[in-house]
Amino acid sequence: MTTPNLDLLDNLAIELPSWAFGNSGTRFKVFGTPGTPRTVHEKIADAAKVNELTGLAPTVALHIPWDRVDDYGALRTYAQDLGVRLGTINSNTFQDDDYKFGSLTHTDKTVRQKAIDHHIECIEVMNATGSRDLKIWLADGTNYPGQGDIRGRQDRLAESLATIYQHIGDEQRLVLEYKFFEPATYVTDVPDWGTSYVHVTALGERAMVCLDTGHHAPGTNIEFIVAQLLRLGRLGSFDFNSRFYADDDLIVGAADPFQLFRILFEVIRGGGIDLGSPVALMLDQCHNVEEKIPGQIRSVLNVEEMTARALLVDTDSLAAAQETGDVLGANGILMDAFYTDVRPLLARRRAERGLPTDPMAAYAASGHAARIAEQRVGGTQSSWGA
Ligand code: PSV
Ligand code: MN
Ligand code: MN
Repeated sequence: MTTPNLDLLDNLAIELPSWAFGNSGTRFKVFGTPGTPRTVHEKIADAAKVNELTGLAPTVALHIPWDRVDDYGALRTYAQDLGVRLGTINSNTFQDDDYKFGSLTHTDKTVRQKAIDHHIECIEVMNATGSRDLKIWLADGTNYPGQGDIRGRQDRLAESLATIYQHIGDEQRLVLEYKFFEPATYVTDVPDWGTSYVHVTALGERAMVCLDTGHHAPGTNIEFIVAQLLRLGRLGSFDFNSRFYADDDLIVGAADPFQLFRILFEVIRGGGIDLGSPVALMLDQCHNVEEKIPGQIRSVLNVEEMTARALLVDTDSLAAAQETGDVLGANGILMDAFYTDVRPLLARRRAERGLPTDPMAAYAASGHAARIAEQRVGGTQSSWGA
């Protein structure tokens, strides 16, 4: 049996989305939580708290315009002082009346230019924050057959992306996220990994695909997509979350830990957590009814736990079983790793690194939630969308 190399866990870095700390909900109700951040500074402070307790979340992603400030250099320093860095900059072309019929795909050149300019603004933000990745998720699409010219929309999208890409710096990347439906219900202009792949390869080396685990039809084999994109060298980032039905944005690993294990097994297989890997692991979640800071702590721990289990797979024995056609043997090797309880081992690792052995319990005992609830009165609590 090969000795599992759990040292790779040292490379694990999970980016937190600023919007996970804001209030969010369904179209029925957004429930407020005491202590919810009122500013981007408070969102970053919450992300830093998650990192302090887990040692797993050194960067925080921002969303423009939700996290717009006057001085991004100062925000960068603020984050650094709290022990975290500013990460991916997410653009937003889905909350403006002008984009009712599309943004980068719109038939009207002035609307397309407005959307392009927004992305150029995001790149300027990246220059100031030191961020590497511009993440583009488009809500563009149509609801009815005939509403738009499918081919023409693709052509305009390609042209708009090419214009944006010209502004991407040598050390920066454009990451294109796909989603099979919602808000559009008939055609989504970047519905699947193939479409994203087609566009990013046309752009150049520094354009990659973002895989959001909640953006596929039920039953899709996501680990296959992971393996393929890694094989092609175009898996730029993950947006991790879990789902029961649609794009539920639930805590990663909550709905289906076995799927997360299978995904992470392919990530490891493809070198995705090797030092210098191009794969950024990010969360894209909302905490509608649960507390947000512990929700994020639980999320990063779930990713760590399933990564550890995936690292336990005896890959030599697995390869041997695969080559000899030992179907049940091969399956058993994978399942043995999946069923291994790595929690005591991870608790020991944390203790060795001066971290709380149980970050969830440490947060609960710290009184931090009550403190921020008391401090953060007045102002407007932030939410997904503001
Ligand atoms: C909408 O589905 C979405 O969740 C996308 O996944 C983006 O990554 C995120 O919002 C923020 O723009
Ligand atoms: Mn996403
Ligand atoms: Mn989503």
